Amino acid sequence: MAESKEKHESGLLAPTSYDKEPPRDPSLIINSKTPFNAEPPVGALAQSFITPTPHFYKRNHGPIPILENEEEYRLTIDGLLPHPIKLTLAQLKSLGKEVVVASLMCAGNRRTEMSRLKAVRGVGWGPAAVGNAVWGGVPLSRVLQLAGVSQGAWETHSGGRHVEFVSVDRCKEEKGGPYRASIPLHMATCPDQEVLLAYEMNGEPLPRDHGCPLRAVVPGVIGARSVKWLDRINILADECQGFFQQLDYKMFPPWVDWDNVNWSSRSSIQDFPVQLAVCSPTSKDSIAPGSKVTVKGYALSGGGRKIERVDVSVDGGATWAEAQRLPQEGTHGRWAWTLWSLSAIVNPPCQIIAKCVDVASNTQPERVETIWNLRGVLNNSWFRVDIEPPK
Ligand code: MTE
Ligand code: MO
Repeated sequence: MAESKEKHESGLLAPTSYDKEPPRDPSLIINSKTPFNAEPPVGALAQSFITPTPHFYKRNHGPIPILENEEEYRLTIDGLLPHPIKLTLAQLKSLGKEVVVASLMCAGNRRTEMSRLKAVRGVGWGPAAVGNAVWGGVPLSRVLQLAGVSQGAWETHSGGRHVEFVSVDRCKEEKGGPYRASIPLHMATCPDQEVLLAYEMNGEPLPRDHGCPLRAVVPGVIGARSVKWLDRINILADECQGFFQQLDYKMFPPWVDWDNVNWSSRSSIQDFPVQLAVCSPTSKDSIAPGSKVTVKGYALSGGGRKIERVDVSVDGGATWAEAQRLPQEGTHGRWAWTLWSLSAIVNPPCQIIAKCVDVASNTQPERVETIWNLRGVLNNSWFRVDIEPPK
């Protein structure tokens, strides 16, 4: 097939095939090859507060766009504005760089665990569809101010004026059209929300897999709203009408299934809930009874809420101890995850359980059964690891 590489107004090309994908780290666990969806081995995650870019999960819905010439790049801002504006990358950079340490997490993180209970639709993910990076870019609030959008009055969670991010990648869910999503205008215009138009990740120019040359980074919100390869930003009277905002990334109760789902009955997910995983040991590690182990993992919550407490049990929930939360390096910590650890004597066969509480006292559900949903999103049930003794 002749590759049609339609060039968009932004200067980005959107390939129709997967033969121009960037190189990737061989240690990644591939959940889907085309589009490329992969996560690191979970053990790697708790090793560093900042997730190295090669190990950062990659979540795509189509072939990776290409920017051949950085000078050709233009971001268009349009919609409910006095007049649309276009900005080059140099103009965006001249507005002043801010750095935000923020975790991104896919709403499908830990989907595979949920699908073991009852099948769900969606790419299977282990517990590593999450990472913590240093994002460098220009605050969206500043760019919107330049475009004549003043700080938003209060708008509702899903209704009310929204700021839509539109990409160029070809997604089958959008019938070959681009990925798009929106966030409420108040979130986009509030400097404290620290929404960035990022052109750097971990001190380097944004790599192709993560949105080169420019992406939205919406801290505390599910990854789906942090649109990569930005082509345009639209100010809308209501939220984005795209597939990923209206027919996906919504939370249904366990009794709703594909035969009775009414997508318009629920809000689109923005903030993610309190979440945690044990990164080591894993169920692949056999451990002799009486061994001292260090149980390690990550914990995070949405909306800028920090983690207040992490509880760990190494005897299936009979007894609990509080894990130590590791200091968060170089950040005020609102948007970054918390790594934690606890040393304990384990007596396999046993189940390690971990759960956490955020500063608003939000807790995790004990059982995945209570939150099963047809798309397998937001599985934040207590994290359980079955440990066996050596054979
Ligand atoms: N943006 C575009 N243009 N296309 C996409 O497929 N996937 C979204 C979001 N932004 C996506 C996108 C989803 S679902 C997630 S979880 C994050 O990007 C993943 O970001 P990452 O690949 O940098 O980890
Ligand atoms: Mo996602």
